[in-house]
Amino acid sequence: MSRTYLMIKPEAVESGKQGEIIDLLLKNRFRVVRMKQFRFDGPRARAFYAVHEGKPFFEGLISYITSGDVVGLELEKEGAAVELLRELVGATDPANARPGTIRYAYGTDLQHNAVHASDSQPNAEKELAIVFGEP
Ligand code: 3AN
Repeated sequence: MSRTYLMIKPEAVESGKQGEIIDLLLKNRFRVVRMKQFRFDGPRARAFYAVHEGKPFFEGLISYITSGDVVGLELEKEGAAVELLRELVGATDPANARPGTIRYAYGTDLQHNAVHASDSQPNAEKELAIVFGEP
């Protein structure tokens, strides 16, 4: 059993897609360990997306992710949870996401791509700590 982090982004929360997205996770045998709806403040958003600091889209990403509520989920799954969730989430740009993926079904564009999923185990641990406030 391993764990990872998924976050439903503001536009998907605003349009009420959280239930359908969580249902898809459950049908793919992810277990919800913790779940929290919250809104990022600036410093926490910058810590969360620190790997993207300095990139041209960074400031836009911060203002977008702080624009409304998100839903953060700690997920557990048999096997490699990080990789299996990335597969279910699909390509960063919904235009390139395959049918059956979350971003194909719920994403709009590169910024409004419905969800964030951790891209490695160390990043999952870091993100879970930021969101759920572990030491
Ligand atoms: P992923 O979310 O698939 O891991 P990353 O880590 O490359 O993708 O990007 C993090 C987030 O930053 C993306 N989910 C997306 O919202 C945003 N992003 C990435 N690249 C761009 C871009 N070129 N323009 C606007 N936003 C971007």
